[in-house]
Amino acid sequence: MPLVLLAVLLLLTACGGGADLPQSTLVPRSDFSADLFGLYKNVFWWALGVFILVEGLLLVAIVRFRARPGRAEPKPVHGHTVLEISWTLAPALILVFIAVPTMRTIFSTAGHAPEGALRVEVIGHQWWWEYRYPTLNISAYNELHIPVRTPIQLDMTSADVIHSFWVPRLGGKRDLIQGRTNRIAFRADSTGEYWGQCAEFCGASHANMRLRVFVQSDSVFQRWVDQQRASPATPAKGSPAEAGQQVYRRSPCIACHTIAGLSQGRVGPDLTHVGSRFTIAGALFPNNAEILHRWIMNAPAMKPGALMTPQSLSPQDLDALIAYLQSLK
Ligand code: HEC
Ligand SMILES: [Cu+2]
Repeated sequence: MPLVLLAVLLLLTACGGGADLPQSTLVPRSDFSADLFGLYKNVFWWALGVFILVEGLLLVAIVRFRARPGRAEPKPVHGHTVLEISWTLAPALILVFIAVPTMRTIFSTAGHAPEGALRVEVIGHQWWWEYRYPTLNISAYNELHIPVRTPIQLDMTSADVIHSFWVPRLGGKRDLIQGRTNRIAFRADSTGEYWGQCAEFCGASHANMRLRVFVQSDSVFQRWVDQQRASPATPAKGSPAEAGQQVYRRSPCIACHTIAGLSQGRVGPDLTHVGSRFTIAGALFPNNAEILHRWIMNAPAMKPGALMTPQSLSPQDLDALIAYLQSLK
């Protein structure tokens, strides 16, 4: 049985690859997460050394000094000055060897980005993420897009309760607190899609407050920025999307959502470019017609506590509305 357990353990730890462990801190892809991983390995080797030494001595003591018939009482070591000084000093030294790199890592990951970093304001909401790019004049929701090998500075706060931003492969977690700004700075070193989630209990759908980070080459990132900056195409006359736009205009959606030029709601994510997202609702569901159907009819049934009220629309209106949302690239 222990052998089977060991085999399973080895198997589990062997597949430290990428896509199958999207939230592993052991596959770092930024300077921030590499610093953390380096410290982790450092402490791990010290702990392993201590473990082998202590358990080794324990085994020696058990075997060599066990009680045998006719054996004299062992001599106590109490008052052995050299022994006592050395087993006080050795752990103190080990703690220094752990403390110095720990302090260094705390300072190097404190969130100070170099001059010229791309600044993104991150705002946590129950239960979705808002990202504003003040220098680019765009914003994004749940899915953060950043250019690869560029220093990034995240200035983070909350619109309501405390949340915590955590994308394990890109760095450590940090709290988002209303009325305060906490910072994370990092440079992602490879393109790809990274998963994260809220790491501070924030209510009914805390576990459903996921996020994605798309680390992109400069040209792909620039194309995305241009797309987010442009206003989506006006639906063609007589198209389902145009009918859907009319449905949107006269539905309660406008009280909670923004679509540039149509409505200015701030309760839920901005929908101006909702059709360009891969996921919705805290990166929880793929963004497709079937999901949008169910979501609009009854969001809290899909995501407990979701602050979007169930909507009642005729099937025709709903189909048109979804065609419109999907056209908002
Ligand atoms: C009472 C306010 C409210 C109303 C009314 C409302 N919504 Fe929402 N909506 C929200 C909130 C809040 C969220 C975010 C929920 C979450 O992810 O936890 C949301 C999320 C969404 C999303 C997902 C967006 C994303 O990128 O994650 C879509 C799409 C959406 N709403 C469409 C609509 C449509 C269409 C209507 C009208 C038929 C509507 N909503 C009416 C509050 C509202
Ligand atoms: Cu949260």
